[in-house]
Amino acid sequence: MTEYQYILIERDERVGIVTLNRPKELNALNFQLVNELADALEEFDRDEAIRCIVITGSGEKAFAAGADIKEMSDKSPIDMMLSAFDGWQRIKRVHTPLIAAVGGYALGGGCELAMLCDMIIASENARFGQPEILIGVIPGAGGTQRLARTLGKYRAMEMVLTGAQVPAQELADLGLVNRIVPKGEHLKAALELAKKVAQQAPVAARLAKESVLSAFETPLEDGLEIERKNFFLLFATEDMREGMHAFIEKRQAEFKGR
Ligand code: CO8
Repeated sequence: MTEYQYILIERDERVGIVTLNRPKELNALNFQLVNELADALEEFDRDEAIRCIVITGSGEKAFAAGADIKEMSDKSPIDMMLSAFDGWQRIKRVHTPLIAAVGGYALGGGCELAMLCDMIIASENARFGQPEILIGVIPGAGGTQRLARTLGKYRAMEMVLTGAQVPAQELADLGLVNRIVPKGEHLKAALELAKKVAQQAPVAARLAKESVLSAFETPLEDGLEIERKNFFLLFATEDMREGMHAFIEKRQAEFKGR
């Protein structure tokens, strides 16, 4: 395993865990951290033993308080384009299902990172927000788009135009957070969910993720076509035969990822 400076890597059965590890800076996402995160996620993505990945923050206060403002404050557009965006694009391309385990602040790039994940589990003290407007910019890693597509125009506008922090419970009611758990239990709950996902046939999980995500990126007809083709493709897998035979024989399926 590669050595990293700003993240920690663990495995729990078939689940990979990445912890953003700059607790004194509230896990602010400097360029190196984002690139390390992308490297680690790609490494897990290539590892057939890993079937779901949880991303969390170290310390009690934050998942991540956003991009590192101190690092960004004197950057040019070209600096930002060259050093900041590649990592985010690589994270978006990860095929393995991703779960964000959020305790405390998920602000700016932290909120965007949580939304880049496929599911979000949050502690009751978690707060989400896009405060970029308060420092003279706007979200740059998907915040305006993913909030608008999940919450609708009006709540997204309010968050992006005021920079307000929104309690996790409110966002759970609006569909942005899967589950709220007692303070400090977010990682445990995310791991429970991740282990359920990790039990599924891996190729089916990968194509399920791709199909759901296509709902955000394509018109309905194209999304339906992607789903249908992925459905047909799964009939080429051994795991599909195993899953259906196991059902008929009333036994637990043993999926191999083939
Ligand atoms: N960047 C750098 N340092 C930070 C950040 C940050 N985003 N957030 C907190 N820190 C540091 C503080 O400077 C402080 O350091 P020090 O002890 O050296 O002064 C330490 O972390 C602790 O923070 P606070 O003392 O401020 O803690 P509080 O509990 O008083 O406040 C808050 C917590 C409310 C989270 C507060 O720290 C805050 O408002 N942070 C900034 C939040 C923010 O504006 N985030 C958005 C940043 S912009 C962004 O994310 C754009 C994303 C674009 C992504 C695409 C890039 C290509």
